[in-house]
Amino acid sequence: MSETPSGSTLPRVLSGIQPTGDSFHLGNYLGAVRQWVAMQETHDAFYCVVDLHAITVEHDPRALRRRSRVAAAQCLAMGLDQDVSTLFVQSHVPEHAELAWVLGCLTGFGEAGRMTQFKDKSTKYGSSATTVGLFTYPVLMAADILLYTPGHGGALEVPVGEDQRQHLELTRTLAQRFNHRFGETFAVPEAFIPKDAAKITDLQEPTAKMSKSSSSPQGIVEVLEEPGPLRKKFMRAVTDTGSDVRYDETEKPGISNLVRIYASLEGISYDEVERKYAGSGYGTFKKDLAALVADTFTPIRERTHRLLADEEQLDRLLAVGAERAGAVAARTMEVVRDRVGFVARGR
Ligand code: AQP
Repeated sequence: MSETPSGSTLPRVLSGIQPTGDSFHLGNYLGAVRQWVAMQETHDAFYCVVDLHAITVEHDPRALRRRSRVAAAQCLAMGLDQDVSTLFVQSHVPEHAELAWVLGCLTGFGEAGRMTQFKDKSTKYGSSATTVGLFTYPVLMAADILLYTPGHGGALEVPVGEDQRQHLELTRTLAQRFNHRFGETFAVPEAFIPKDAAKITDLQEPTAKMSKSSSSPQGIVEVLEEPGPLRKKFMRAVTDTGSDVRYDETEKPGISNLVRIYASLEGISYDEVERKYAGSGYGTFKKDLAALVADTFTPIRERTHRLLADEEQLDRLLAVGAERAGAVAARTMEVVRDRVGFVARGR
C-alpha cells in the first residue's frame, strides 16, 4: 500500500509510452492505454510520456514537442482522468535523469550489453547511429520505475509486454543491488501482463509487432486516422489461404491477428468471433472489423483534436501531473542522495 500526495492507499502502478509517432496505433491502444484507463480505478496510477527515451535515436525537435502533446492528448481522449490518475511528461520531472545516473553507476557494462532490445536496435541503426543513450535506455527505464516505488513496504506494479521483461528484470536487480549497498530504499517492483492486453501485429507482416517506428504505413492502424483510409487498410490486410475466419496463429497468422483485434474490441472470445463469421468469408469480416475500429477511434480522434486545439490548457493539465509526480520523485531522490553520500544542499 502506498501513500500518495492525494493520500491514496491503493497499490501503485507505473507505465510509460514513447512520443515517437504522430499517432498511437491499435497495438498501443489495445496493449497499453486501454488497460491504463481501467487501472486508474483500482490503482494509484502514474503514467508518463517518456520523451527522454524518445531521443535515444535521432529525432527532430519540433516533431518531438508536437508528438509529446499528441501522446498526452490521446491518453486523455482515451479516458485517462487527471483527477483520478497522474499523467505527466518525463522531462518535466528531472529526477528521472538524476536517478538514471546513479543507477548507471551500479550497472555493469556487460550487464547492459546483454539487453536484447539494445542488440536488435543497434543492429538496425548501425554502429554510427547507436548512441550511449540507446545503450543506457534500460537504466533510465529502471529510474522511471524506481522513483515511484512506495517507500514503506508498498508494492509497485509495472505492466510490461514480453519485449520489456528483460528490462524489468534489470530494474529488479538494480533495486536489490542499491538496497544491499546503501540500505533498504526501493521496494522491488513486480511485472505483470495486464488482463486482456492483446499483442497486435502488423497488417502487412502479421508475424511482426505493429510498431510506430518500424511498421509500413499500410501495416499500421493509427488511432488518429480518418475512417476512409483506415477501412482500406483493413480490406488490404494480408490474410492467409482458405476463406474461413479461424484463430490459428501458426497456420493463419494474418486472420488470427484480425480475430484478436475484433475479440479484444468487442470483449468476446475468439470462438465467439469464429461462430459469428462462420461461412461469411474474409471480405465481410474485414468490413465489419474496419467499421468496429473506426467507431472506436472516431470519438477518440475528435476528443484528441479538441484537446490539441487549446495547447495552453493541455500544458496546464500536464503541469498538474508534473507537480504530483515531481513531489513523489523529489522525496525518493532526497533519500537516494543521502544514502549514496551526497552532501545535502545548504538552505
Ligand atoms: N503491437 C503492439 N501490441 C500490443 N501492445 C503494444 N505496445 C506497443 N506496440 C504494441 C505497447 O504500447 C506501450 C507503449 O509502447 P512504446 O511507445 O513505449 O514503445 P514500443 O513498445 O516500442 O511501441 P512501438 O509502437 O513499437 O514504438 P517505437 O516504434 O517507438 O519503438 C507498451 O506498453 C507496449 O507494450
